[in-house]
Amino acid sequence: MMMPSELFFPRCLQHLLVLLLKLSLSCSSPLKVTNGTACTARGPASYILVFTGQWSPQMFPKQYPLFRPPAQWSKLVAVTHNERYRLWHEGATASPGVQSFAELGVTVELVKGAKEGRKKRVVGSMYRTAGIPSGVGHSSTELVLQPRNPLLSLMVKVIPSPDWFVGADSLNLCENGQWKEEMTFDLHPYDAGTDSGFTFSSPNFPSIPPENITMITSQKPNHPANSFYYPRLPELPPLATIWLKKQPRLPIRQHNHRRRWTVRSRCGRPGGCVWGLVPEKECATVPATSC
Ligand SMILES: [Ca+2]
Repeated sequence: MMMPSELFFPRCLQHLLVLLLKLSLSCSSPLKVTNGTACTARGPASYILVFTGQWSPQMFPKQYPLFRPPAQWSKLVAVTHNERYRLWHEGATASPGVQSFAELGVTVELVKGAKEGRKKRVVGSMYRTAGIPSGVGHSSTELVLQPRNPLLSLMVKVIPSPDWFVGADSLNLCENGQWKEEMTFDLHPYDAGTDSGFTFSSPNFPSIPPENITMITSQKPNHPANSFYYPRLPELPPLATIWLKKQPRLPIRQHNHRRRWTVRSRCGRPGGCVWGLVPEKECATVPATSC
């Protein structure tokens, strides 16, 4: 038979264990949220995103597509999300959505994937812009980012090409609890790994099995037939850039707000033109000079 004092300690220990367990459970929830990409900003942020194609025959003379079709850009697809979603990732195989977009410029599967991500609360929103009918030009859209989805990924297909695109993977627009004010990001070509064509106008040539998504450089693929093979260049110049600028206020109604802005060139500087966002009411007075 156990003495009362012997019974007392085990019970105490039991209470202590229960208490420790409760404490660890109550602490575990906030820890799950506070990971590497959690954003502690107090509210959402609105950004203007401007995509600028810099695919010119002067910068990329080799096999520059002039006809059927001439060099151009597909619509831009952008997704806001958290760290549990990836639109695309270098070194991984392409999802069906990335494959159909990189090969054909079709967004159906990408939209489906983003909708599924939204149901799982890993995607915030998806945005699209119109395509650009030339290698040099602009497209723009407005984005709203929520603290729970502070990452931005995007893709634009290089047209014509077998399965090439430019894009950004998981850009974090929130740092130290603050939304970034402005960001410029150079875009380089990537190969989706699903079509083995070497040149802009290669016929359909499926990669079986599919390869991983890789960056195309001036040296890789290491073959003279490749359209971006410039062995004398240490690296390719940027094929495009994106510029993100935080807006002072959130749009009251996004549809109306989008109409208020247009991308135009502001000229008159000694160094040349500066592209920027011009309120529509000023457009009548700003010359639409091409840079
Ligand atoms: Ca390929």
